[in-house]
Amino acid sequence: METAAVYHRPDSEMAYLKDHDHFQIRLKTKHDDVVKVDLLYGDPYGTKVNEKDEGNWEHRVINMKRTYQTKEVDYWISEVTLPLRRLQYAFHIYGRDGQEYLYDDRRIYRYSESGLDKLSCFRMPYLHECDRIKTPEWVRNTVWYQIFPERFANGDKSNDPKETLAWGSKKPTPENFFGGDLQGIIDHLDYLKELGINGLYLCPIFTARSNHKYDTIDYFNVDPAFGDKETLKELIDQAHEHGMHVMLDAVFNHMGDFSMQWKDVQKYGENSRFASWFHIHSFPVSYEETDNFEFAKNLTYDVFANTPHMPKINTADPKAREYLLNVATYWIEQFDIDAWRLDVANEIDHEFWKDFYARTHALKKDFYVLGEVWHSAQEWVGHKEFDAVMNYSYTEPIIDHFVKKELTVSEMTDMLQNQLMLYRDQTNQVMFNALDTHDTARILTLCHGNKELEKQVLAFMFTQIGAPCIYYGTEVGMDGGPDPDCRKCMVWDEEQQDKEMLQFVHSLVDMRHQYSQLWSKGSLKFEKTAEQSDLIVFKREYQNVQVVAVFNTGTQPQRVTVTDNAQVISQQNITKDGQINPDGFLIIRNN
Ligand code: ARE
Ligand code: CA
Repeated sequence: METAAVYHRPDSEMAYLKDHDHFQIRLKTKHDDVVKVDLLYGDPYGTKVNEKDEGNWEHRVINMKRTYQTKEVDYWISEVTLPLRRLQYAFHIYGRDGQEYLYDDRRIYRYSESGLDKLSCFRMPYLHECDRIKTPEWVRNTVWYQIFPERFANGDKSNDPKETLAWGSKKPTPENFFGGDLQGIIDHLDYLKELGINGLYLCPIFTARSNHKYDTIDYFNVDPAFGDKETLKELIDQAHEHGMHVMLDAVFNHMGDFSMQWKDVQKYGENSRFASWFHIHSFPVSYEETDNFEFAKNLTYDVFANTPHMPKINTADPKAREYLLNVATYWIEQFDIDAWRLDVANEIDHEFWKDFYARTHALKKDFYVLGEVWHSAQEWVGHKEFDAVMNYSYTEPIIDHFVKKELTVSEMTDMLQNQLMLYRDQTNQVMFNALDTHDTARILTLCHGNKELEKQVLAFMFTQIGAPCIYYGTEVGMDGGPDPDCRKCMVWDEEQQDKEMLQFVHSLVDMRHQYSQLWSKGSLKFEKTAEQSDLIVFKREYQNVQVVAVFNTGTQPQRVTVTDNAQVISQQNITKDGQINPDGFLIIRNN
């Protein structure tokens, strides 16, 4: 047995309080190297749980379940209840080679060496409920809709910027405007309610020069092209009345170069009271404006990516930090927002986010903090900084298999299982799953216009752990290449809308709501299928409901047998005699 491949880390996503009473323990071993794992656990002080407790006070034995298997590793999981809220534990591992090992806090060694006498158990000294990672329950039942406000709907022409173009009349560019605003969103809340949406994610709405508003000028005001505070208040109140939560976009990694803070730094240099708010290398701050601004030279300060328009904020500066934290709490206290999406969240310091998380949750216990992180994010979600992240690390492998055909079925399912094992269950359950956003090409374009494929991959995402998000316009068949082409004006002309797609997305959202506990909290088991079959089969199970899903991502029809008491929840490209054609899927309820 490959003892070097055996891995456990206490007080992490591998040993944690899942809810008030259930403690989950995970062990990682080399694939197929281990045939059985017993978890040995007990009270560190040998206290009997109660007089009737005839159990062995040093440890009880529970057989761990091999829950996930990938080409390289197996994940063993068990859950225990701990009346005394403390725990010592170790693993008794049975190798395929017939060898038995004990794995404890100090070493892994042959069971035959000294049996249980020399155990130095892993310890969880005391499980404080206040330490437990908690995530907002409402997010588990949310289907999100992401809106790029400049392009969703123009509800008020009086606030249109002067160079506003006729709606949908031109291709979007980084510079042009079409007049979208908050009133336009208010006007379509019924439409979104009808679609089944119960979570709105708005890209930035505060005063800024650009059409995307990620170059903030004033964090305490709604951009005049989008409306005013009264309109925002009405939007949020009406959204709440429509059963929707509202998430705004916090851009704290940088601010716009037309902000008064940056203007002051340009004017007064190191004497500016804002000089320490930014990462400035030398004064005077300057950038040589090229004719198109794209390639600024001799930058004397840090910027976001390659644009000098967005000087990076020094969030470790006490005044800058206090200012931004006041922004965060202001929009909760005054406008009752329910969540913040955090722009470029991974490039801001952890101390800032710990403070941010504490202050927002002090105002709303079930506030949702979503970090924009395109890679693994254990540090942030495991330490009360974010509740979850935009789950690109989970959805990109889905696209890489279903759409780009760059991953095999097992390569994709391996990546998905590995992702799930990076986080606690309660974190996975509130991840933000989107196949496309304002930063990526639209899923229909990635599918090269193949709507059957688009519907198949959407259906797959809607059956996963994590809250799904529809990027505006997907439901009416919109396409679009990478930014800025993915930000076209929403299609409201019913003649231009794909009604069949609208019906399909509506049915997906309904399916998600109908079984929301199963999709978000249910177990997930990928069945082994023949590698070349390109058939994905998995089970979701929650309490006594079991759903089986089959997706054919190959080029040949596949036959599946369905038990006769199965109830079809959703299907596509299924023939009468039970064949699943390419781009087809079948989602059934077994009991
Ligand atoms: C646009 C063009 C750029 C061009 C720039 C010129 O896309 O190619 O150079 O204009 O001004 C906002 C606007 C963008 C704008 C950008 C810069 O929405 O239209 O760019 O400002 O002006 C990385 C970051 C991630 C970031 C993306 C864009 O990690 O945080 O890049 N996403 C957020 C927002 C954006 C926003 C900003 C940040 C800036 O969601 O909308 O851009 O506030 C890989 C990497 C990721 C990388 C990702 C996308 O997956 O792992 O780290 O994300 O690709 O590039
Ligand atoms: Ca307008």
